[in-house]
Amino acid sequence: MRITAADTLVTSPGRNFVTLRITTDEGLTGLGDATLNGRELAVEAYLREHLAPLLPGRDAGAIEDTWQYLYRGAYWRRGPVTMAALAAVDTALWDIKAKAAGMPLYQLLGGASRRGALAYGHASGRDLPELLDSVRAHLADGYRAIRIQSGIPGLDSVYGVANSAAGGGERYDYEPARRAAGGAARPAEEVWDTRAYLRHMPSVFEAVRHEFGPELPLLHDGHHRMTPMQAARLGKDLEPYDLFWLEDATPGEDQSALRLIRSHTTTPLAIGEVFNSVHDYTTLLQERLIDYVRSAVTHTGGVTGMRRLLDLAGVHGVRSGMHGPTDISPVGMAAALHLDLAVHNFGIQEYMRHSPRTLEVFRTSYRFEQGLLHPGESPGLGVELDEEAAARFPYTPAYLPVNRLTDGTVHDW
Ligand code: CS2
Ligand code: MG
Repeated sequence: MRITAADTLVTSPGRNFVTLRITTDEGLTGLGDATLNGRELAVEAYLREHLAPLLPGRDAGAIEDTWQYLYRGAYWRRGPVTMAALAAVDTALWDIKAKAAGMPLYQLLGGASRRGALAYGHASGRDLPELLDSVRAHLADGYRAIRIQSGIPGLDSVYGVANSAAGGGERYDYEPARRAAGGAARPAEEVWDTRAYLRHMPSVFEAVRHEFGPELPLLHDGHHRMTPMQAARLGKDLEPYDLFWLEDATPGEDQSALRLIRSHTTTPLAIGEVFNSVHDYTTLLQERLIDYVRSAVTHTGGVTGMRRLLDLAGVHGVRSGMHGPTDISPVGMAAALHLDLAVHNFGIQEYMRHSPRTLEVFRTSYRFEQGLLHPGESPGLGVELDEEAAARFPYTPAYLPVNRLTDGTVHDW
């Protein structure tokens, strides 16, 4: 079976998505997610200008050879744009291969190792009453693990507190990428105060544990903002609340900083959603400095790249915790779920749920039942893209916010 075409599709049903569709001479097509929040057109151009022209005529089944050809052949390897583009090609080829075999992708990856993938949702609130209501809503929706993000007294807007918590947007309309006030296509700016955050968060978890008990798996995302010592302090302060994980406690590329954090706290640590290669993790994995890898199929070289990472993580007792916000498209989410079902060292799957508008464009067969996600039994990934619907939502530039400390210094968002 030969590749005959590779086309990029950009659509924006509430937020921007970049999708690659590969077509073969036997009429089979495959989809790959190439969405990089705030930098979508960079990936689309890399695909359209530099990868797509190389694909027609290639054996659609030669997935590993194509991966190596596009990875090593680029010379300039790794990086978020390159690896998201490569991910889209790889995922689309796995979609095709599984369709050709007449089976869901997870069967090609070794079959099911579990009934379903434990999902976690995002509860948030500007204040405690709103947060507790959000936890109740997620429990009512069937979630059995919940991420806790809270407003911070004295700060106007804080990462992870959903629009709907502020009364705007659709129920699942959490989208951090937006324009600044007045619609100018430039990042909004937010103000951050780590000391206020460190003072506030233990009381938040105290209240959540008091309300919902000791069993419910609770997660929290530090979102890259703390120094190693601040992260060590928060990890220690949260130990009484038995978190499932503390995520991105400090900027992950400073891998050796995790040695310091690890030496102070037993709170489990998760890192890696901004990584794009297994090589970003080597110290973290070899020294067991983290408990979960956070990468997404979409950002880590596809099914091939993610499987390689998860196998190395498994050798070191580290489990998966794949990134699954709304800026991973349903195609990327489906690919994650097939891996979640098959790999042995599964941990948990982030599942923010896409908006109804997004699901008008991407027809999915994965399901969320009793707190577990399952990719479904459709051949391939189990996702189809409705081009008519996609055309109704043209691309609009959007940027993730820029964060500043109270004195104006740019900080990690
Ligand atoms: C967050 C993401 O879900 C998470 O863990 O870190 O929502 C992140 O903020 C977005 O993916 C950025 O586009
Ligand atoms: Mg995160």
